[in-house]
Amino acid sequence: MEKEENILYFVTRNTYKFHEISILFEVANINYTLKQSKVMPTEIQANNIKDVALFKLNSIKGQIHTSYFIEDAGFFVDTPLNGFPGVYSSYVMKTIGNEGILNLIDNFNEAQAHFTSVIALYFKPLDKNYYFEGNVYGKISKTIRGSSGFGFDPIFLPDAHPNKTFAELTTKEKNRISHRGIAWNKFIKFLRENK
Ligand code: ITT
Repeated sequence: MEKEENILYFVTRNTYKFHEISILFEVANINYTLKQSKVMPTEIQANNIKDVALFKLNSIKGQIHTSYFIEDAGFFVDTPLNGFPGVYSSYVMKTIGNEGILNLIDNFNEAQAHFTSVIALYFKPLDKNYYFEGNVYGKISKTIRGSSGFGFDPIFLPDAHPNKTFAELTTKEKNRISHRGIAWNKFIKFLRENK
C-alpha cells in the first residue's frame, strides 16, 4: 500500500497542465505517487507570477496533509506588448484568445515572447515552501498552428524549434524545452537531494 508521506499532490484544475506534469513525473523515477487535487486555492491579481503562486500555495495550507505543489504560468509578449498578457494570461485567453493577440502585432519579425512557470511546493518533511522557476523564449507565429497542447501554444515558436509552434510538438518534445519542464527539473533535483 502507498505510504501517505510518499504522496505528492499537484493542486490544479487544468487537465492539460496535469497531463504534462504526469508525463514528466513518469520519467523522473522518484519515490513518490503523484495525485491531482482539486481543492480551490485563492487566486489574487499581483504583478508577478511568483507572488500569485506564493499566495495560492499559502491559501490552502492545512487542507492537504502531505507535500503538495501548485504551478502558475504566464505568457509574455515582450515585444511589442511589453509583457502583456503576463499575469492576465488566463483572462486574456478567455476573452480575446490567440486571434486577439495576433491582431495586436504588426511586425512578426521583431516580436519576442516567453512563457514563465513557477512551481511552488509545500514540503511537509521540512515544513517549508520552495519555488522553482522556468522560462522559455521564442517568437510569435503569424497564424494559429497545431492542435496539441493548450492556451497560447498554437502561436508560440520556441527558439529551440523556430519553425514549429508548441502546439505542433508532442507533449514530450514540449516538455523537453518548456518553461514547465525547466521548472520541473529543478523541482526533481530538490526532491532527490531531500529524500
Ligand atoms: P490552475 O488550475 O493550475 O491555476 P490555470 O488554467 O489557471 O490552471 P495558469 O494560471 O497557470 O493556469 O495559466 C494561465 C493561462 O496561461 C492558462 O489558462 C493558459 O491559457 C496559459 N498557459 C499557461 N501555461 C501554458 C502553456 O504551457 N502553454 C500555453 N498556454 C499556457
